[in-house]
Order: sequence, then C-alpha cells, then structure tokens
Amino acid sequence: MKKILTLLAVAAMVAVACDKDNNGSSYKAPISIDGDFADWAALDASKVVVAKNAEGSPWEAVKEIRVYADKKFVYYYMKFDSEVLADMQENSADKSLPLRLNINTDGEFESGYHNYFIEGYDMMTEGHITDEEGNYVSYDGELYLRTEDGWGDPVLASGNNLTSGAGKDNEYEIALSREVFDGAISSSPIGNTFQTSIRFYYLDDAGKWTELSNMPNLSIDESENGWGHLLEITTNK
Ligand SMILES: [Ca+2]
Ligand SMILES: [Ca+2]
Repeated sequence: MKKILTLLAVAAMVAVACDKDNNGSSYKAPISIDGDFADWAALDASKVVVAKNAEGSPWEAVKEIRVYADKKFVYYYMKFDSEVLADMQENSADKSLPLRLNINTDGEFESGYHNYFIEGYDMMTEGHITDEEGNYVSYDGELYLRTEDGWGDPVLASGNNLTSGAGKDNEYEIALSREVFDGAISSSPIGNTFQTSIRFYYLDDAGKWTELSNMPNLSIDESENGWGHLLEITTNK
C-alpha cells in the first residue's frame, strides 16, 4: 500500500509540473527553448517537416530548417553554415540577425504577401535572434498582418510572449505561442493545417537589412507539395 501511495504522490507531482489546458488534460512541451537540440532528435521524425537548402539556391548561409506544431506551439529549428555567415557579416554595421516567420493561415495563395515566388502569407513575425555583438538572444517577435495597404503597424508589439528562442553554436530554436497569436488575430487563427516559411537577414555595412536566406527555397518546378515556397504543416494533436 505504501508503494502505491508513493507512486500516486509522484504522479500528482508530475501532473502539477505540467500545464493544464482548458480540457484539463496535461501538456508537456516536447521542445524546450534552451539551446539544447537533443529534444528535436527525440521527436517522431515522421511528424517534423524538414527543408534543406536547395542545391543551386541563391543562398548558402542557412543549411536546414525544421518545423513541428502541436496544439500549443509551433516550433522552429534552424541550422546555419557558420563560415558562410561570418563571411557575409564581415563588414556588417552590427552583427544582429533579423528574422521573419511567415505564416499563411487562410490556406490560399492569392491573398497575402508575395515576393519572389508563390507565397501568399498573411502574417509574419519580426525580431532578432542575435544582439549587435552577434550573441544569441531570445527571439521576441512582433506580429504583422498583411492587408491591402501593406504590412502597416504591428498588430502585436514585442514583449507579449508571442515567441521565444535560444541558440548555441550554429543552431537556433523558436517556439511560437498559438494562444498569443490567435488572441492577436482572432479573425484568422492558426488552423490544424497551415503554411509557413522563414526569411533570414543580416545587416550590410550601412545597417540595411540584407537577405541571408529564404527557407524553404525549392524552385517552383521542383516543388513537390505545390505550395511554392511555404512548408505545409499539420498540427500533431
Ligand atoms: Ca531545446
Ligand atoms: Ca494567404
């Protein structure tokens, strides 16, 4: 009996350590934003969407991204080529790295923003993953909504826990809170299926944002999913 009670006590402690959602079921984050990437390796690989830098793409500084979504968060992983990155930043005004997460929640590719390719994403987050000295900082994104008038002012300022991030060496991970996102853009929440991509920048010698990479970056003709330069993500429940 004593053993059973001990087990129950442990179970109760574990339950307390986990978040409770509205349904009362527990949530344990599969990814910790801590600059340790072993948690990514532990995910079910069949549920992680991976994009590697396409051969012949105009960009070389980002080697790979991964995206994994569950009911609470959308998680992003990225791996850089340190040497290429350092070369590009050699004459940078400062070493901060701006980054945008692009998200298409309406499932169609006419509305929203188009740059090079078939995109049509209607929301983006914007922030930095490093400070001016090039040290990783937490990605504290502000949220923008694309309208007929352009991007306009952010619909959610930074400092609202929309995103967080952590990096080590040439890897970085981000968690985006679906609850914060949906609260800011209630008209178009992130659905079970959505599309996303990442745009990377560095600062040139005049401090101007300059492209480091776009991911994914398959050419349209080679794209297998038909979504152009967005990855299609299905939420793991
Ligand atoms: Ca981690
Ligand atoms: Ca769209």
